Amino acid sequence: MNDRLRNPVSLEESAFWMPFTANRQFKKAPRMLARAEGMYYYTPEGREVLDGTSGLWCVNAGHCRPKIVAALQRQVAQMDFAPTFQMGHPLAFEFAEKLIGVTPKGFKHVFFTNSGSESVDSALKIALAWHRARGDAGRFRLIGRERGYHGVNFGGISVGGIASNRKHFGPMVGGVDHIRHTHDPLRNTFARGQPQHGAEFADDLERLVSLHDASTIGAVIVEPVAGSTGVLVPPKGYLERLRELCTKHGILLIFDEVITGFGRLGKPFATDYFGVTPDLIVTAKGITNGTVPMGAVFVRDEIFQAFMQGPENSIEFFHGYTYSGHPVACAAAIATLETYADEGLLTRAASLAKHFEDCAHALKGLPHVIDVRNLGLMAGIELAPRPDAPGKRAFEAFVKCFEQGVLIRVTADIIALSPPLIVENPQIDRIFETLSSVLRTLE
Ligand code: PXG
Repeated sequence: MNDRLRNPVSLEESAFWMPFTANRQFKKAPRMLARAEGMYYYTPEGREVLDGTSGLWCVNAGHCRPKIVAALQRQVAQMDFAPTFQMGHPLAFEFAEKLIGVTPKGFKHVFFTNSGSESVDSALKIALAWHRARGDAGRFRLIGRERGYHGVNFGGISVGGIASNRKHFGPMVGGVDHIRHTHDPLRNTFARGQPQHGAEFADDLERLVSLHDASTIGAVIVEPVAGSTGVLVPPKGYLERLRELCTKHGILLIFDEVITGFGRLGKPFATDYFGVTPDLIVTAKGITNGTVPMGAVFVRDEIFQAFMQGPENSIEFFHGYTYSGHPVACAAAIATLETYADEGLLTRAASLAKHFEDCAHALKGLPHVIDVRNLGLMAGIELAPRPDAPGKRAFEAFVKCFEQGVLIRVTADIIALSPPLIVENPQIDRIFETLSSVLRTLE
């Protein structure tokens, strides 16, 4: 046995290079989770931590749901892996069929991946290949939005708009540009739900059309509600306008629903919630309730059909992952959909949203709180940064909440809340009461 395994090193020397983490800071003062059930995590010492973030926006039905756990256990013992390249296994077909039972109208085919990042890159490739399949290969440009988060692969960071995720990595994918973000603190601070002002921010696409010419633009990708950047809710009329402009210019519209998918807004997808239909939908996270990595891209029927031309023995789309449609992921995903259906979870957020909103906006007036934004079971609470140390104030709130038994999430000085969709009102109260008392103690 490896010496390091026999004599475990201190955490400070651990081999684990942690993702999106201040490794040295964490390893000096770690926060560990050892077990989870329903709305709660438990630390190795057995301390209960109420999950205000659905893990990382993924455990929509709550933790360790028996039906999902059992399905996973059964499947891994029956068939651990099977290829889906020129081979198949029944679960992938069964899950695809069941999934299109909940996808928005018009989306009849799904492409499987293993994460949100992979779904994003797959969707960008489908969009470009679709134009090419129709004889329009000149539409090579991809348009993202400032402050957008589309995962961490090269396609995703290229269309993404968060500077720290981009600046270290060179020129990235070529032919990418960005429309402006929708944040407008002068007009929309403390808006409840969709802000009143800013539908016209969608017109920024016209600027890029004038600059690049529509005939060179393949797709626009946006999060219907931007999550990672700190919950930016689209202004009323904005998504409708963006859809209109894409249609007018022959540009495909991609909604990245990695966070908003599977019930976060009180409808199965943001596409349903806003009544605005994109051409492709990117998902992951809640698809397996976070139990096994999986993602999926849903495409409108016309998109799929354009690929199904040419000789029958030709591979229509040169793309896929070893684990696309992995049997264990499919088993987990089927059981996840059943759990969502059994408990009405894909629409349950609608009945909780008002109370959640009231609790979030009750934080207005507390020290440092400069904005509150919310929709469905998503909320962003923005704190004024310390002039000399941006991000520190919210990070302290995160650590203190964890110590007081509530898990929140922070990016820069914005706190994001997104509890599992099984949350009950008293648990919502506890999340906000803890946060509120912590905010009062912060410098
Ligand atoms: N698109 C969106 C909209 C996302 O939110 C991804 C793509 C990438 O998914 P993967 O599975 O490749 O990580 C995401 C991921 C946060 C946070 O704290 C958000 C994500 C991941 C980790 C943390 O806001 N979103």
